[in-house]
Amino acid sequence: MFETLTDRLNKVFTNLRRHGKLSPADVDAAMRDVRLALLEADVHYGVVKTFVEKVKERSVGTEVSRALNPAQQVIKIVNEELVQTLGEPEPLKLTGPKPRMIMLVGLQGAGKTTTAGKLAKKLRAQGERVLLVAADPYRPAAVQQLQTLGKALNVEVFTQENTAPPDLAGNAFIKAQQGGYTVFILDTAGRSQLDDGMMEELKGITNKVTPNEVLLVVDSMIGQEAVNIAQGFRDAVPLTGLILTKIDGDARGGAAISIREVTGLPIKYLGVSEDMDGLEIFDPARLANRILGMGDMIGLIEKAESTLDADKAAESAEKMLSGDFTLEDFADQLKQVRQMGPIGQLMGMMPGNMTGGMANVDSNEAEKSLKRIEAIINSMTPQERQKPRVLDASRKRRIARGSGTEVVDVNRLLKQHKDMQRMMKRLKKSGMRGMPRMFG
Ligand SMILES: Nc1nc2c(ncn2[C@@H]2O[C@H](COP(=O)(O)OP(=O)(O)OP(=O)(O)O)[C@@H](O)[C@H]2O)c(=O)[nH]1
Ligand SMILES: [Mg+2]
Repeated sequence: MFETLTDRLNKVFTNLRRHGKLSPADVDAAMRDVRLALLEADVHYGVVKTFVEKVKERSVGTEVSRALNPAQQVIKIVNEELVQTLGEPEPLKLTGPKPRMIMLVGLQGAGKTTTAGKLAKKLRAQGERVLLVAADPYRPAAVQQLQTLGKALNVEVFTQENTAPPDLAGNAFIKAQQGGYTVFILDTAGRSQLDDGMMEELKGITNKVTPNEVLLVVDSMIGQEAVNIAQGFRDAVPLTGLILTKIDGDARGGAAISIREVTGLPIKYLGVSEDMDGLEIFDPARLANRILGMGDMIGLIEKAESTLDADKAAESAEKMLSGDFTLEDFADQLKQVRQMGPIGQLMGMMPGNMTGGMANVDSNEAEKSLKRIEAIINSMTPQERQKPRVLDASRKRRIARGSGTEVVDVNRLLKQHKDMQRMMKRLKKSGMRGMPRMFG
């Protein structure tokens, strides 16, 4: 699927220059394919429309980066917007007095009961005392299913025959409170269709007890219907989040983006297997990849971009070597380094053979010393920066005062610079072919 989208986009862009800005016409052409890809992933058409508008707005006039071709550039924007639309994962909000309540709602077969078991297992591993509640007294088989899960997990299951679910929920609360449980999970009844009776029942429960979380469990195969379902449930109960199940199946997960866009609710977990361990914290980047069916495309794009950074580094290395590497150059280099982000992050980006000795560097200290060096160089006159030889004791004292440092700091910097200069000279002599590799 990714191949089709990329291939399509590549065709659209064959006539576009590799460098330059994306024009409205280019983008329009590309958006037809983006729209198709999203519809094929079962994203709701209304949601696709808004989404494509957003991507279009961002794409027109975008500079095509040196590292990417236009098709990749558009895919990158689509992916970024998708990740943003999918939103950050949010942990369960289990705060306030105990016992806390998690209520699972959703259509029949969505995976509520299975998810209740998975959640119970997860929460117990986090040290919670969990009670499972079968709030589906009409179907003995449903109660039995939860009881079987409870037995396997060694988690107690509460249920009451011939009790209306709101009352049952109230009684479950009392049971949890008296039993010293910290959390109880209410597994409610599903219906094959959204019907008023079902919604009234859910409303009745939330009128009786106040859940900390009301999670809508959705089968990721649901496709276009996702929007109606989410709206139906949202109108009845105060939903707090989403769980998307059966993401391990064939579905591309387009439902996720539809529901998320329509409800604005955070996606909390993904169901990834029938197994009780098959509940994962939602990862927007991974799901975006899946929805677009792009496999490792994004990884490739990121790699291409980091290669571009290596190009830039090589360029500035060349520049550095072409001159005398004055203190001015030194300051420039430092500024560039600092602009690239905290030095700690930068070290993480260094190739393996360079990180060995650096892994233990305290990035705060390194950051501070960079700032100090910058301040010292800034306190020098242009002439001093060009010819550090002129720096006598009184000038050094002045510079130290001006930069809030000591004369020893100034001396240390001058020595570092001299060492650097010497290294540059040596590099220049040996030819700088090895240089780009050192940076990339
Ligand atoms: N592969 C896979 N199967 C799942 C997942 N979640 C649930 N299932 C399966 O989906 C089917 C229905 O799951 P249930 O948990 O019984 O669904 P439910 O929402 O409780 O259904 P009702 O109680 O009838 O409304 C079962 O066969 C589960 O094993 C998942 O994440 N992956
Ligand atoms: Mg069930």
